[in-house]
Amino acid sequence: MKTLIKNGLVVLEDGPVSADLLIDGETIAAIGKADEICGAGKEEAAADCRVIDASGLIVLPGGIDPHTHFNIMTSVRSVDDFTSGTVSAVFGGTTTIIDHMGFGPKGCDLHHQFQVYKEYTEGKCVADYGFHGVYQDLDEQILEETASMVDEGLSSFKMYLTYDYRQSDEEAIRILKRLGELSGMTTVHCENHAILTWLREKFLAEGKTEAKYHPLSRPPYCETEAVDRMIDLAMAAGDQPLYIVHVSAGESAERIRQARQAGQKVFGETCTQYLVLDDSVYDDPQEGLKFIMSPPIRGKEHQEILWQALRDGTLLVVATDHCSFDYHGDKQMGKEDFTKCPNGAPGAELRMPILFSEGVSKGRLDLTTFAKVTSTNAAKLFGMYPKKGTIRVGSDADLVLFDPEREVDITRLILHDNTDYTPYEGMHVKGWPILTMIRGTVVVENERLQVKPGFGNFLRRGKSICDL
Ligand code: DUC
Ligand code: ZN
Ligand code: ZN
Repeated sequence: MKTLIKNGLVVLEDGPVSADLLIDGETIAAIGKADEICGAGKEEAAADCRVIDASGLIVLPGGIDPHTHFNIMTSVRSVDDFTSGTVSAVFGGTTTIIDHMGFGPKGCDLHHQFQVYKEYTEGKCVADYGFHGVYQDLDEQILEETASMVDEGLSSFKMYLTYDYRQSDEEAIRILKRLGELSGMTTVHCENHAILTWLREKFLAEGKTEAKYHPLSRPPYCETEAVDRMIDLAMAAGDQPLYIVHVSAGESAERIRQARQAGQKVFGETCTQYLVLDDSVYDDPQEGLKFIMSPPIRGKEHQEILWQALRDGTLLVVATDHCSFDYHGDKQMGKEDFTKCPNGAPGAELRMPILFSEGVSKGRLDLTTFAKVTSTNAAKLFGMYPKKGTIRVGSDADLVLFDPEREVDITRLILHDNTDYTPYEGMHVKGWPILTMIRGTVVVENERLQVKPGFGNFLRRGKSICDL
C-alpha cells in the first residue's frame, strides 16, 4: 500500500519545505514533487496510491513523548492504562511514547518490572512504545544486569533523588559510569529529599495542609540543588551523559545551560505544564489538588526562562510526565492533607497542540525547533533515530498533519484519556492535529481512531546519540 501526501508544508530537519511525500508500506519512500516521486506518471500513482491532500496543512514528524507513567502503581493505581494513554497520545499527534516504569517489590531485579510492563502492554497500545528501566535497590549485581536490559532495548534508566528508592551520590556515580560504559542514558528525577522532607514536616506541624503548601514544600532551589549536584556527579563519573527529566525551575535551566556551554553532555527535558501554567493554580484548596505533581507548577516568572531555554537548545525535549488520577476519585485523598494526594496529572494528548499554539502560533518557537523538541531530539537521545523522529527517506512514516488555523476550546469532553479532568480546561488553542499516521497506517482521521489496541509495536531502542 502506498500513500501520497500532497501539497503540505513538510518540516524536515533543516526546515520546512513545500513538498509531497510518498510512503510505501511502513516507511517514507520519497520526498519531492508528486510527478517525480511517483515514477511513471500520475495515473499509475493514482491507481496504486491513496492520496491525502495536505494543502494548508503542516506535515510534522510524529511526536515522541519520552516521559509517561501509564498504569502506574503508586499508593493507588493511575487511571490511564496503556490503551487509554496511547489512544489519547495519538489523538494529540504523538506516535511513540517511552514510559517510565514504576518501582517493583523491594529487592526485585531490573527484569522484574520489564516483565510486569510486558504484561501491561501486550495487545494494549495503539502507539509505538518503549520503557525506561528504573533503579531501586542498587548493588553490583543490578549494575551487571543493566547490560542485558540495554541489549533487550531498554537503553535508558531513571534514578530518583527522592522517594523511598532514592539513590545516594555514590550510587548515582556508579549508575552514571555503568550506563556510560554501555552507551545508554541516565535520566534523573532531581529534587533534594532532605529539603522537601524538612519543609513538608514543618508545614504539617504548623497545620498548613492545603494544596498551596505543596509547591512551597518543594521550592525551586529544592530542584536546582539536585540538578547542580547531578551535573557535577556526571562529570566525576567521567563526563557521562545525563538527562534531567521534568525541569520546572528557571534556575535549573540556567545551570544546565552553563554545563552545556562548558561542553558537558547534559540534556534537559521540560513538560507542557511548566511552560503554560503558573502557581496560581494552587490558590483554591480544592481545585489545587488537580495540580499536585512533583516537581510542582512554578511562579509565572519561570515560564519565559523555560521558553528561551527551548529556543536556544538548553532544554531539548518537551514531555508530559502523564500520570493521571481522578479529581473526583483518588485526588481527594489530599483534601485534608496535600501530602496524601497522589502526585501527577494527565497531559499526553495536549502536549503537541498546546506547544504548537503557545509556541508556534504565538511566535515563540519556529517549526523546526517545534519538531526537534517534540520528536527528533528524543529519538536521538533515546536510541530511536533515524527510524523515528524525522521525515527522511527510509524512516518510519510516523507523521502528524497539523491544521495551523483550526481553533479549539479545550475541555475535558473532547479528550480521549480516562481522567475526569484536564489541567488545561478552558484554554483556547490555535493549531490542531487532524491526522496521525504510524508506520504508514493512518491511526487517527476525521476525529476517529482507525486502529485497534495491539497496533503499537515495542521499540527495542539502541545507543543514545549525544552530540546535541
Ligand atoms: N512526580 C513523579 O515523580 N512521578 C510521577 C508524577 C509526579 O508528579
Ligand atoms: Zn520524576
Ligand atoms: Zn515522571
